[in-house]
This record gives sequence, structure tokens and C-alpha cells, in this order.
Amino acid sequence: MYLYLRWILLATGIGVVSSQTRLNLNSYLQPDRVTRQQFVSPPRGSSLCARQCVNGEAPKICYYKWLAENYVTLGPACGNCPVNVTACDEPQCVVANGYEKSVLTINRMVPGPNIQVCLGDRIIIDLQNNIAGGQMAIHWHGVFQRGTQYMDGVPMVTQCSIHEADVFRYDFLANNEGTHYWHSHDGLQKLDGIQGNLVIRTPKAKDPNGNLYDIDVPEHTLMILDWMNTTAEERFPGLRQREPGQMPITFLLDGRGRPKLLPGQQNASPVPYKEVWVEQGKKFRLRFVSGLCTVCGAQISIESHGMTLIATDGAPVKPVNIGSIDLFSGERYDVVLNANQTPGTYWIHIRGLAECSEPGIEIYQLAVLRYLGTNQARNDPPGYNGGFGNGGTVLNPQNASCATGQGGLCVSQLTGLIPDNDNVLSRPPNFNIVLSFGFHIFDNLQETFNKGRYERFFVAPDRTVLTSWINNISFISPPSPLLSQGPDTPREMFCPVGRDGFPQCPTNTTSADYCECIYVIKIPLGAVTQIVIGDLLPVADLHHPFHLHGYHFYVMAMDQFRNGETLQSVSKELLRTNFSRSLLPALKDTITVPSNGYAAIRFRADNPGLWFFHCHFMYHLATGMAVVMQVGNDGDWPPVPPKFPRCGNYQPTPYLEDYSNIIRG
Ligand SMILES: *[C@@H]1O[C@H](CO)[C@@H](O)[C@H](O)[C@H]1NC(C)=O
Ligand SMILES: *[C@@H]1O[C@H](CO)[C@@H](O)[C@H](O)[C@H]1NC(C)=O
Ligand SMILES: *[C@@H]1O[C@H](CO)[C@@H](O)[C@H](O)[C@H]1NC(C)=O
Ligand SMILES: *[C@@H]1O[C@H](CO)[C@@H](O)[C@H](O)[C@H]1NC(C)=O
Ligand SMILES: *[C@@H]1O[C@H](CO)[C@@H](O)[C@H](O)[C@H]1NC(C)=O
Ligand SMILES: *[C@@H]1O[C@H](CO)[C@@H](O)[C@H](O)[C@H]1NC(C)=O
Ligand SMILES: [Cu+2]
Repeated sequence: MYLYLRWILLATGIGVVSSQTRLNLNSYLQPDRVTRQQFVSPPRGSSLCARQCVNGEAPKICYYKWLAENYVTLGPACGNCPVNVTACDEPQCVVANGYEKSVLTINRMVPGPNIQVCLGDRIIIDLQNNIAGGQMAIHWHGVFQRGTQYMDGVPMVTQCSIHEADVFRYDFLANNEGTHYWHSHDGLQKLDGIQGNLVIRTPKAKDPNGNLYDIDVPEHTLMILDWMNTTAEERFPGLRQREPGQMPITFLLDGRGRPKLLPGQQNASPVPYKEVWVEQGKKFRLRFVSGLCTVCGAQISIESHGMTLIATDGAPVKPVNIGSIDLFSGERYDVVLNANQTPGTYWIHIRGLAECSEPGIEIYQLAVLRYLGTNQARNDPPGYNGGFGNGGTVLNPQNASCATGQGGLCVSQLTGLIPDNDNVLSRPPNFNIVLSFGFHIFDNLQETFNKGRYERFFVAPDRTVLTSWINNISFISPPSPLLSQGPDTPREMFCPVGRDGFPQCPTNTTSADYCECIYVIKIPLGAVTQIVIGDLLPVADLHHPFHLHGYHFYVMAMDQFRNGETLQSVSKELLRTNFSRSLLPALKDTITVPSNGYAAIRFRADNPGLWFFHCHFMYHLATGMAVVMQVGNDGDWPPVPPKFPRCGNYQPTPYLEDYSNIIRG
């Protein structure tokens, strides 16, 4: 391992840390947020990692101290916010939607600390867990962790959860650029506040779209959250009588929003809207990060301003003008906003999609785009239907025909700008995986809840009792991390492997179409791998976003099933035709599978490790809509560092131990 890490450090120029040199990390400590002023003109000799990246500059060490704990919105730090709006900006005041609620926070912020570094920097985070009785692990969504596979932050896949009162040090290199983010991968914590931005910049001259914008500052990384007025656990598995399901009540932009009011209702003391500041005559790079957790997508549009899309999940694409973006959980889209309108204030409109668009629900949120030097107040808040995308192209639409472009611009229609240096596209894939996902519905509740049966389930808004699967398998967590303690998990807990080489349900399961086991698909190291993933739910208006850890992938094709197509027929046809792609596809790491449709993705499996591939809807993941992609074998990925935390099952044997000696003393 030391060899491996030393090699990385030398290769990237961070040769400072060796077993001999001991440096005081505190001198590299970073603030939780950096202002535009600090970012653009830092003091001489500044150790700030949030900076404008310069060609040939030595990489920096970026050290962060994080404290995770139980916290509260509108708590004691907030004084009399929102009656006194100035008090809402006090340190440690978490405002959210102005509704008092228990949350979980890192450093008492929602979203949490904003990590902004340059490509090649070394990110070190000491995470102290003070959550009462809670355990956690943080995933760096979009970061490949090549060489530091054990830092991927998936509990029981890459590491043990960090227990209360413990500190864990995350330490990895920022080796792939783009707009990423971080979130707790443990339980349901991210919906309660444990997530934040992670942006890895390159020098502007190295961005193929760098000439399209003038200003790219940390405060323009804009995280969109869905928000409940209860904790996430209150909704799991879900109440049956009152407020069933897991629906949010609103969205927050960068942690701010107002509660939805009924028509004619006035909020006596509303919290201030989030304000995004721009200067007239300049072009701004806005980085939208979807921290959404529930099944609702969010559509973003800006009054009187179109947008130019320049990157998807961190990777540059050929610029294209759009009017609005449909964002789903885990996705990121970077756009250029041209501040060429009359100086003033303009609405930023975020409206709920899918289940959140239903009559009577219609969740939405507003924020303000403000030209510097103007202080005009706006008293004409648009409603749910008052979005500003009218006429412009909808990016990443629901229900569109991706083959014809009718209904919006699918990500499969974008043109990428990252050349296919790995020869992923030039030949047919070596390794094909066909996955379907769906729900097992427990319709005989008397049987399901019979004495001695304990099926995992959740309750949908329509009160259906169900659980989630991929290829009929509901993923269960191993008792020890597969990456660091693989042999500690009993073999019989894994799904048996069928004749086709893929895991399947054990033959003796109680239900023909559903089982729970540890689901691991093995991919040969180096194989050009194609995954075709299909939604087998005929009508539900759900668009499941699937995220692959450790990689990004070319989006080869996606669409809804048409004219009697099935997942099998589509995947056969896609293989036969090579997708007929003449243009370079876009790269993503999270793909929203069209409802009652499919997506095909392709990548070279050259990053060995155990990489989670799962639906990014939090409650679907919690009920098993997940699979581990094992690329290569133990020995292909680096071993964990010395003193890496260990954990495991305390499963007793069925035999009674003889304690007579101890009892006698
Ligand atoms: C409003 O809040 C600010 C900041 O906390 C404080 O300085 C000021 O005294 C408060 N004003 C009133 C009227 O309470
Ligand atoms: C949460 O919000 C919902 C929808 O606005 C409302 O019906 C419910 O009463 C709220 N719950 C609490 C505990 O305030
Ligand atoms: C698919 O691509 C490979 C490599 O370019 C080529 O040999 C093969 O003929 C193609 N198949 C079809 C059906 O186009
Ligand atoms: C199926 O077989 C496995 C292995 O023999 C056993 O552990 C498990 O309990 C069986 N399950 C059922 C539902 O019978
Ligand atoms: C899932 O179960 C259904 C019903 O038993 C079966 O028809 C289908 O082939 C199974 N799918 C897979 C991928 O095993
Ligand atoms: C997409 O299709 C579903 C199912 O037919 C429908 O309920 C939903 O309203 C459609 N959404 C849009 C945006 O067209
Ligand atoms: Cu899902």
C-alpha cells in the first residue's frame, strides 16, 4: 500500500508526505466556505485550496475538520430569525425553509462545507462523528478513487461505518475534475442534511468550454435539496394512516427556501430567499448539483435567461442552448448564464417533477438572481406553473422520445468532448450486463406480516407495501466490508451464481420473483463493459437515477420502450447495431432511466475495486435496489492502509458455551 500511495504522490508531485516527514495538518486547514473575494484575490501566501487554478502550479494539501452531529433548524444560533432577517445569516444558524426541525449536520451547515479544489490537490478530511447512537460514512460522488478504493465511503462495501465518538480520516487525490458532491452513504442521513458540494477545477484554459464564461466562483455551485418537515427516519418504512410515503414538502437552493403557501395565504415573516449574484455584461458558470433524495425530480429555469449546457456530471459536452433542466437525484449539470438583461432581479424557479407534480402536491421553490448594484424587491412570486423554460429546450426530460428528440433533449443526444482514448467505442463490448429493476409488492399482507416473518419493506404514498430489487434480487448489506474484509462474510450470504455466470436468487426462496442476498457481479479487469438497464414498471411515473461508483461512462442510448419492445429485444438490437453512433457520446456517472424505458452505458473497467451501482433514490437504495460491481479480484486493488478500521458480525453459534469456569470465578 505504501508503495502504491507513494507512487501516486510522487507521480502527482505531492512528495511532501513520507513516513519520515511529519507535517502539522492544521496549517493546511480550510474554511467551510470561501467568499468570491477570497477566491478571486487571495492574500499573498494563502493556503486556500479554493482558488483559481493555474497551469503548472504545485498541488496543495487541503485539510478539513468535520464534526457530524444532531442539530436543529432555527435553533439558538438563529436569534429571532426570520422576524429579524439579519439574524438568519448568523454563524451556525441553519434556516432551511423557516420550519423548525431536527437535522443532522456537518459543522452546523446545510448544505455542509463546500469543498473547492484544483485537479491534483490532496483532500484530507478528519470526520468526527458525534451523532447520538448514529454511524456514518461519506461517499465522494463522482470521484473515481483510483488507488484509494477504500476511501469510497460505502459502508460494508468499502469500509466500516464510523461509530459515535470515532474519527475517520478520508485522504484521497482530486484526480478527476468536475462538479461533484459528497453525501452520507449510511442509512437515511443525507436527506436530513449530510451532503455538500465538491468541485475539482482545472485551469480555465484546459476546459474545452473555458472560453464560454468569464466567471466561475465557488458561490455559484448551487445544490438543490428536497426537504421534509420530519426526519427521514420518520418516513421509513413509512406511515400508513397519516402522510404515507416519502414525499418532500419543498426544495431548498443552497439550503434556503420558503414554505409553500396556499393561495391567498401570507407568511408573516418569511425567511429570505437564496440570492445568486451576477454582474451585468458577464458570463457565469453555474454548477447545479442535485442533492435530491426522493423520487421527485426538480425542473430549474431562470426568468428572462436561457442557459448553455457545458458539462454533465463533471464532464464537458459540446455546448447546447437550453431553457430548463430536469434534475434527478445525484446528477450535476453545469451551464453558462449570460447576464445580458437589464440589471435587476429575476426569479429562479424550481418545480417538482413526477410524483411532486401531481395536482394538490405541486411542490416548488424560488430563489433570486440579482444583478450586483440593484436592490429591487420582487413581490410577484410565480406559482408552480410559473416556470421560465417556456419555448426553450428541456434538458433530460421525462417521457421524451430520445430517438427523435421530441419532448426535449435526452442526455443520450448530447455530444461529448472527451475523446475515446480507451477504445471503448471502437469495438463491441467484451462484457455485457442486462439489468432490470422494479418492486416486489406484498399484496397478501396477512401472510407478509405473519408471525415470524420479517420482510424488509417500505410504504409508498398510495399505501402499497413493497420492496425494491434489481434482477429480482434485493441487495442486503454484508456484515463486514467486502473490500477490506472480504473473507469475513460467510459465502452462503452471497447470491448463488447461475450457469450464465451471473448471480441469481437461491432456488429455495419463498417467492418465485424475489429474494434477498449479497449481490456482486464480477467484471473482468480491463473489459469494455456495457450495462443495459431497464425499468420494468409499466406505468408508474418514476424515473430512477442509477449511479456507478468509481467511473463515469458513455451514455450510448436511452428511450422509453415502444412498439412492443422489451429489455431483451432492445439489448439484442443495441448489440447488433453498435448503437449506430457517429458522434462521441456524453459522459455521466448517474443516468436517469426513462420511466418504462431503458438506458445503455459503456465504460472500460480499468479501475479495479468494488463499486456500488444503485438507484440513487434513497428509499429504493435502503430497500435493496443495488448491486456491487466487482472489477478484478482481490490483489488488483491496493490493500487498505495499516490501522484501517475493522468490524464484523457478532453472530453467535447455535451451541451453548460452557461458562461454568467463569461463573464459578
Ligand atoms: C437582528 O439581528 C442582528 C444579528 O443577529 C442583531 O445584531 C440585531 O440587533 C437584531 N435586531 C433586532 C431588532 O433584534
Ligand atoms: C408537514 O407538512 C405537511 C404538508 O405540508 C403537513 O400536512 C403536516 O401537518 C406537516 N407535519 C408537521 C408535523 O407539521
Ligand atoms: C461494430 O463495431 C465493430 C468495430 O468497429 C465492427 O467490427 C462491427 O462490424 C460493427 N458491427 C456493426 C453491426 O456495425
Ligand atoms: C435456502 O437454502 C439455504 C442454504 O442451504 C439456507 O441457508 C436457507 O435458509 C434456505 N432458505 C429457505 C427459505 O428455505
Ligand atoms: C424474475 O422473476 C420473474 C417471475 O418469477 C421471472 O419471470 C423473471 O425471469 C425473473 N427475472 C430474472 C432476471 O431472473
Ligand atoms: C410521463 O408519463 C407518465 C405515465 O404515462 C405520466 O403520468 C406523466 O404525467 C408524464 N409526465 C410528463 C412530464 O409528460
Ligand atoms: Cu429507484
